Amino acid sequence: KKVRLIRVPFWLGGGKAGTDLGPEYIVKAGLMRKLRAMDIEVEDEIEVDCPVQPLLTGAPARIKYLPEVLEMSGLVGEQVYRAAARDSFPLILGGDHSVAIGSLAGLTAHYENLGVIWFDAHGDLNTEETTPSGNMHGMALAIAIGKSNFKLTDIPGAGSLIKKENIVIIGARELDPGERELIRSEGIACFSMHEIDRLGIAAVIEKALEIAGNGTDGIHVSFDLDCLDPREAAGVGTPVPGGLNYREAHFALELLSESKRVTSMDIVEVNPLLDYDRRTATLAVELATSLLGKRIL
Ligand code: DIR
Ligand code: MN
Ligand code: MN
Ligand code: MN
Repeated sequence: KKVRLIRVPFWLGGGKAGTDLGPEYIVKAGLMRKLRAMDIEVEDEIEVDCPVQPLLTGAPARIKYLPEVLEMSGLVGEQVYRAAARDSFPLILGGDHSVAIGSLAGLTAHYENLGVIWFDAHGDLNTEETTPSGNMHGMALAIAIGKSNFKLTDIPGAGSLIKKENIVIIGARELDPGERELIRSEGIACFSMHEIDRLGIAAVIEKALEIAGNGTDGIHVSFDLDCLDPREAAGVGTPVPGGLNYREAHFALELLSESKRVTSMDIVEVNPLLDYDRRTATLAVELATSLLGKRIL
């Protein structure tokens, strides 16, 4: 198996500095060594040259750093497309979750119908109208399915929008009113912590694969570390209590690996500046290896 590592040191979509250090810390936590030990060939390692915080001129925009997110997404999309086109597994290291907009732009250029499994404490389904923060990481999925004014297809090189029928949110426990409304009105599959408690993570993953795999030629896993409980992953910008525990997260990714359907992955929202017990980047490495086929026996 070949992997193309794409580092995206970007924080402007999350509104909190620190996630730009995510890729560096994840690599420092031993990602390359662990992948090589699994006989995975890391074809190459690319760092996207991300736009930085612009000087403030005039009143701040309500939607923060839209031009920068647009530029970053185009650059990320180019690299992700290149990897997918040569049948290398794109592993994208964020960065805040707006990085996924770039991943999806690149992936939709290669895959005709892409399924998306979105691990997150949040819905990331806000629009320009409903966002309480103006941070674009909270809008990434709405952008992907075309429910916001700014759409995935506005990114140069992107393919088509993601079909709402092929997306699944797993681990949600903090939804804004507009997100809850959109989930209801669009019938978006959302397995909140309540459903995970009720059904168990194995059944949830089985259903997620049916939804994201139905008529699709690829499945992207977008993994926001804040889907985990803050006791496991403290180093994230917007921690919410009551998340996935260590084994649930690993088991979920092991099951996805066993399905052999997953074709790409983002690991986002690792913020080393907030990671007081210094475990989050290490956890991110371990979770990536589970998705890429690491087995206990
Ligand atoms: C919140 C936070 N719903 C927002 N979203 C986050 O700003 O739209 N998503 N942190 O991962
Ligand atoms: Mn291909
Ligand atoms: Mn997110
Ligand atoms: Mn989140």
